[in-house]
Amino acid sequence: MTSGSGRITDTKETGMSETYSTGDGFKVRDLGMADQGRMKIDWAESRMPVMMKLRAEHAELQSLKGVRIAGCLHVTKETAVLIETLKAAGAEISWSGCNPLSTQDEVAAALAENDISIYAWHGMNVEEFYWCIDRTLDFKPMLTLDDGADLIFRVHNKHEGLIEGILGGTEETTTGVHRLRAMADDGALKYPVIAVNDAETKWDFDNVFGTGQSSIDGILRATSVMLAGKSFVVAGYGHCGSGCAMRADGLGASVIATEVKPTAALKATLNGHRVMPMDEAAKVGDIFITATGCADVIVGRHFEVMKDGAIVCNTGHYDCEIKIDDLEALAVSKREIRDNCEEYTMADGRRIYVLAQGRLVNLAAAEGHPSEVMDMSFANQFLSMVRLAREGKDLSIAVHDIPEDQDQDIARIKLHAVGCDLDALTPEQEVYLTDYAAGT
Ligand code: RBV
Repeated sequence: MTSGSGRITDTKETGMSETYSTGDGFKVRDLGMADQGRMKIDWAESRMPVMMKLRAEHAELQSLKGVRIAGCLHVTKETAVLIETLKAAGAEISWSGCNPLSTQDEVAAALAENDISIYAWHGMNVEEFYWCIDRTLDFKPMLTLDDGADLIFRVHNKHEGLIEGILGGTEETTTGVHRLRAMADDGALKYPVIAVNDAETKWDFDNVFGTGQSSIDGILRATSVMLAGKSFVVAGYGHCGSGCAMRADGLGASVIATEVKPTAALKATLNGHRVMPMDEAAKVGDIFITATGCADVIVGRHFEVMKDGAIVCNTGHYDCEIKIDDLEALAVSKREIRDNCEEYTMADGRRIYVLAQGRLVNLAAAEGHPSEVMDMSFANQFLSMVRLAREGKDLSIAVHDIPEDQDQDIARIKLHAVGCDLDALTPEQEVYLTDYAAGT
């Protein structure tokens, strides 16, 4: 596929001239970055023991032989390990990124160099984003793999003709699962989907520890500020928000949580955080991160009362949590002061900093979650693809959960890889656990 590739110059609506490497089955930023990308993928592989075990097993079994998979998920070194594992199991792949700012161009180049059909580059616009998704549908996939549900939504709305040939799909993230459950409730979903996000080995690790570490990583790369002593406002104390709060707390920040759900807010207070409405938090916060999965969390009236120097970012899937249009309307000037850090100056001289244009700060300003945690999320993705290839046509058209034994198997392999052993129940303990008559 890479033979006959050439560098083209494309003029986008911005009028700026940009270069790409393109050829049969791919469009990436620059194939010349492939060696650099390959080293990143090698690095990720060395930290993803569950994936490497699955790769060895399924390369032998060829469990996805001839299965065409279209994927739409952040093009990172970890995703490359997933893609190459699917390929090793016999699948044909076509891939696009699921966010305009999350593609690691060197990784995309390495995948194209390895004859994988891929359409992804960092900094694309929305029109290009959907163009890339459409290209991955050209080969009429039998399975779809989503992060945020944009691909499956595109199939349902623009390519209905493909639905008949699709066995099923998977969804990686909370926001996507919400969208798909709403679709299923409306009777609009047309093929079975597995909610990878809802596996315990996904949400309890990726969403909490992955988001916690990578979001702080993104904030630090974009700002290099000291977190100790800062008021760190986390909007949304769900799995992702509580992970961010835990890590900011560990670095000496004073965490404030904002919530709409009483139990989540209560949990935040017992973890030692203050809870208050955003209208109050806006006045005292130094750093704000949104992790709600909802729109319009930080809006104009909040920017109006923020302190000089306030830093605002988002780690939710979509960029609608911070209303940047409101800030644009209030600001008198704006400049990019560092990579992924825009300074807005208000009429009264206050400066507010927005990271990564309000898009996922962990993937846009850093490298996304660490390989170690994506190992488990992507093991769930991989095994769900195998399950759908085998049983998709027999599954009901609904959003399905990951089987419990899959969760425990993945956790067991991971534990062994990090050198931990478990206890086992004795026969007497097994009996005790099912004996409801035993009491005081
Ligand atoms: N995510 N992927 C990465 N390094 O490839 N990092 C984060 C990576 C996924 C994560 O599983 C989350 O559910 C989703 O991105 C949000 O879009």
